[in-house]
Amino acid sequence: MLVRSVFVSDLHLGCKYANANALLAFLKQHQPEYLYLVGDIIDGWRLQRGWYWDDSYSFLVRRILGMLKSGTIVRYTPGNHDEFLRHFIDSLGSVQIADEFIHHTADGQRVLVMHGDQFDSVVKHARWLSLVGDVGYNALLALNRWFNLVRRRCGFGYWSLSAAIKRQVKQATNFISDFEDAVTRHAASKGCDAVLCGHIHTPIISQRNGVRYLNSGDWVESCSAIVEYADGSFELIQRPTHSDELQPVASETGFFGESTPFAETWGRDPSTERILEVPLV
Ligand SMILES: [Mn+2]
Repeated sequence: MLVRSVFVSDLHLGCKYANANALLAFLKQHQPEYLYLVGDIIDGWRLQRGWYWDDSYSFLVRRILGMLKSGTIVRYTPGNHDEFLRHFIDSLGSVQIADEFIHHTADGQRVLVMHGDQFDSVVKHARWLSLVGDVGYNALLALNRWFNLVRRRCGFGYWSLSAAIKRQVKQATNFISDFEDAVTRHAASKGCDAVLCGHIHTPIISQRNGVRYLNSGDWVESCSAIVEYADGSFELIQRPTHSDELQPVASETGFFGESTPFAETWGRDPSTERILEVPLV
């Protein structure tokens, strides 16, 4: 299927729970004109601690290079796990790299594309985030895998234990709400109609502060991506790890929580970051 754009984030290649095969299958089914890699695609932290590389990771990289060769425009906004790529800001070969991009949709909307870790120091409850990529979080993923193995043996379908735990934790909910508030305010201040980010491994399409909020999720648990169709509409597509079926989850609906005040201090300073406003091609 030809689509205008595909947005993916938080693949964490280098971590052994990256579902590269699932993303590979997804990219075979959705061929975009524009491919946005929205940060934490390569897990540099993990590669430093111990190399984990599966053949499927190489096949995926080869697929993306093949897409590049056949004319797909590839844009990469590095995240906190692959921040070493910020050294290549501007471009890495023909892959365009920037902290933030402004993407123009087919129907003329301005979408701010960024990973989202810029707001870690702004958001209350950010301590919860330190779990992402950390030992506790990985133990949870391992438990989740074991748990689902048992579920499958008992004839039940896949169900994400760690996602369910996160849903239950009030602090995580507050954190997500504060994060959404911060990024949508930032996008509004840049005169954008929407913001698209990753980082918190929570895929959703919603509306906040007068700005559409799109989170492409991750390929560790959710296996989710956001697709822009030829008419400029967006869809969140989620692909369960243990099924070949693609499930549209949301399309441009829903609200998430109330807005919460936040402190005006930045870790990375979004006001000094290089934003590449992409001309409409
Ligand atoms: Mn991140």
